[in-house]
Amino acid sequence: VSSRREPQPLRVGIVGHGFMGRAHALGWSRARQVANLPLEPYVAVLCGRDTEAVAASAERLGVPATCGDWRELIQRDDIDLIDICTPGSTHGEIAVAALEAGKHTLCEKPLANNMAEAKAMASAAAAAAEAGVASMVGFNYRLVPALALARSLVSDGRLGAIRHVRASYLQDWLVDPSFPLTWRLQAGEAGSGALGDLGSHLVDLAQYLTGKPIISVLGLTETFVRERPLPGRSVGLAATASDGAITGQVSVDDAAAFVARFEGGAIGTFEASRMATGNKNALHVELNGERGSVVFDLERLNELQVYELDATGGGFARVLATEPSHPFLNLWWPPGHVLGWEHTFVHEMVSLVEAIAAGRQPEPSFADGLAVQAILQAVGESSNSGGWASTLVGV
Ligand code: SOE
Repeated sequence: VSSRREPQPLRVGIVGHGFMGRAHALGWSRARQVANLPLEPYVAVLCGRDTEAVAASAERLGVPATCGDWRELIQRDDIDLIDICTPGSTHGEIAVAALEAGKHTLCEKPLANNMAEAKAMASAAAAAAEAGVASMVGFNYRLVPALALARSLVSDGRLGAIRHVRASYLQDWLVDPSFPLTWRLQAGEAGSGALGDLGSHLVDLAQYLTGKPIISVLGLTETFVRERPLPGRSVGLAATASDGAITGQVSVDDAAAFVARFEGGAIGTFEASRMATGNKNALHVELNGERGSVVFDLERLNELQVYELDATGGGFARVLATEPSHPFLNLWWPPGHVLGWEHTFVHEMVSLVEAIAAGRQPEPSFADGLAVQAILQAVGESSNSGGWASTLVGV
């Protein structure tokens, strides 16, 4: 007979079972397996509109039950946490309803598709926090050990005041003009394109790493391929179809670029693209401070290049962020046994569960998500007007 007290369960319902639903389901099960958590999370229900597809996903992921309607999921009293992995257009409605029903809520990034939704979500989160209900937005790159290490080098003052932020997130999956018009290319569902999907990560990371908000931006966005085949049809086949349109208009950006001013004087350059031929998922962040610099490259996720004027003299040193003392490495393997992209979701779930158990609000918060949204909006405004836009407008 063991005298150890069993942790209470934390029953999770995931809404959405595409790419992110899978990543989160794996994150939840690994979190329970690797961390000695004060609450024991498990995914109890997977929710999606396509009953057959959601059942198949649930079986593969080992989730015991499914549900076809998120509203029902939120009403269930055997669910403690709602994990939102759907397109951006549904985030606001689901998150506000979940928080009002007293469910802890994790929401994929970007928080919302527009400022009105993001504001409603941030105020629902603030009200729910009063009642001890947690909310978190899934900017998973904060949970990369090397980037969390970069954050602590900045906050410990090792790099001095930051002067430059240089950040890019480059993919190339839209280079082929026959790639179909999926939801990610439609403003009604996705809000924006590369700007919201990839630029949101850059903006959140820049503000997290420097600890300073972006106060104004000058940006531009571009859509290089404006018309694409509707999903499920090749142009050749669809040309013979009898039911009308075979292509549709792309209503989001393929690429965005902007420069930014930070509070405290730093300047930043940002680029997000789905048209950067040859780049698959290339996230690059560099900070230059008065006493040192850090460089991170997602394709070398375990490494942080560090330059400290006093310590490294003539060049950058490669730090392998796999020591037990490095962020999140207490969960994993001996030094040098490297981690990958999916570990960011495990760390996200571990941080969230620990915050809930301790009665703290986790980070990144919905307020952080709203701050990112304000900057995305300002980049859009700047691209339309051709002038600088303040990120504080409308917050
Ligand atoms: C697709 O562009 C995508 O999966 C993003 O939605 C993720 O946030 C990013 O991490 C990788 O690319």
